[in-house]
Amino acid sequence: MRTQFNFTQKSKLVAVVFLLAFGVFSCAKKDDKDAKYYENIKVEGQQTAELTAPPFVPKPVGDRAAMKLVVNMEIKEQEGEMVDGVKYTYWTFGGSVPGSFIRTRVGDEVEFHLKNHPDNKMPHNIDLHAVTGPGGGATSSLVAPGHEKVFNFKTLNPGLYVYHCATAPVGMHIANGMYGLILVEPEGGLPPVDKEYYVMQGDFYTKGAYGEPGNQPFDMNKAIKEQPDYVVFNGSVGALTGDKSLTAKRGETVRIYMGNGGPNLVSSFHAIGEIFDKVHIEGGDLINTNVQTTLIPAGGAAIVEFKVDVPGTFILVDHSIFRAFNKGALGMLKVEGDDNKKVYSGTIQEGIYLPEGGTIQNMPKVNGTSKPTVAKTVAQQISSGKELYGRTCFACHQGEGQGVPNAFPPLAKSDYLNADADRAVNAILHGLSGEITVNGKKYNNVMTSQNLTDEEVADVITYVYNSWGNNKTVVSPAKVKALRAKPTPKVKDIHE
Ligand code: HEC
Ligand SMILES: [Cu+2]
Repeated sequence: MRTQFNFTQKSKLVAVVFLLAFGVFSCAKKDDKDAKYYENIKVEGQQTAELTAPPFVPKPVGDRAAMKLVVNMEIKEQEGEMVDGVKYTYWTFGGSVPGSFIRTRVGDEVEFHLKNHPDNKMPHNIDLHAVTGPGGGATSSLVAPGHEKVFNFKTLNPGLYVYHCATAPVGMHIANGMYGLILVEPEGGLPPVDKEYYVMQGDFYTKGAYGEPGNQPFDMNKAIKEQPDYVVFNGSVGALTGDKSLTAKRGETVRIYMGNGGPNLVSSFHAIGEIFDKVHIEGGDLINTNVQTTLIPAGGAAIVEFKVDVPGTFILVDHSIFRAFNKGALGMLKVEGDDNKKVYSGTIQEGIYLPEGGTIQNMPKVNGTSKPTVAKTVAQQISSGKELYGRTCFACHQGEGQGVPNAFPPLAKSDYLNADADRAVNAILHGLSGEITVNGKKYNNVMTSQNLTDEEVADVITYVYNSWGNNKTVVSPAKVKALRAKPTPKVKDIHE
């Protein structure tokens, strides 16, 4: 009969049953190492935990056994700078925002010493999301200025966890910077990588608007309305740009322990020009691969990993993009090394697209001119430049060249512009990033290279020079062509 098993079918079935049983057995074995297993794991030896300020992290745990780890965390209320000229009184764990990074392994017994510096004005406590227990430690750790509280906990679940102050008003303590990350590594440690960094997003609420100078107090109303003036990485605007950028070399693997202190906003974390090869979603065991943007909840974290295959400056942002370019949620990863044309070529050629079915003419980018042109008069240059300005530059530098305070520098009566025409042309050709000073005000933002022909660059910059009280310089297409032929100035090295 067709339904009867012959011998080989039977033995196949036996094999399947055996494999299933084995699978269940091996899963059960793995399941042994759950919270219960780590609760009972013996600790060997004792150590004082290494704590680090962002963007750095302590040494990996490697394959060490579970141990007793003493954490000495000091709370300090201290003045810092939110952005140039804007002072803010931060409340900190360990003197930095985010607070000191704590690195443990699963099964460790942590003896936590929370010390409230005598110069502080407020009581504080700590809620560690890695803790199994009431308030994550908060109920045992409320500490007045000049006092110390000690409590113990055992790390039962591996993962990346947020800690924060939970003293009323909780939102205010968090909004002032009282958050950080604690990593609980799995047995044997996380796989080794070349570079590890610590970044945390936070939203800040000040009496004055973005950039209003002086010491800015916390604004409870804006916090309740969830309307931050600043959204930043690592506590202030520019904490991860310019000299303070993260660094790596081409070919290295980078791991970022990325947290979000909130108090209110969730972060759409993204690295412009990179793809996260791996993301430990929400800091847990689940690993997603090939991710463009990962969501970091308020009071949550993720571990992102990627290999940097090409050199350049990669911009880290909250992809809720006004936060990045107008409120500070922007950092940089600078990757050094030789070009890798196989992975990224830069613009090789640019075509003229004729929709009516005309032939496609190609022109090399370096050439920069689309067709032979009759020399224009200055008035003609200014009039085409004006039209072009309205299509390209206007969005950032504004209609009258007045710029946007703290974000986009003015072109009207700009001393930076008027001092050096070559530099201005180079900014349009190659982009501009890093700190510059325009009319006494500092800007540290990114202007991408504008993809324009020599003639267009000449026209638009001539228009700018002949408007709004500028010095009436006239720039010819030939001049732009000559500048384009020179190598890209090194400091303006943003990836084009
Ligand atoms: C996407 C926004 C954006 C666009 C579009 C843009 N810029 Fe800029 N521009 C900036 C930023 C940001 C800076 C400052 C960069 C820094 O901080 O290093 C800047 C700086 C400059 C500077 C030097 C500083 C100054 O104020 O004199 C010049 C000149 C300039 N841009 C001209 C132009 C022209 C001309 C165009 C149009 C062809 C243009 N930009 C388009 C954002 C932009
Ligand atoms: Cu507090």
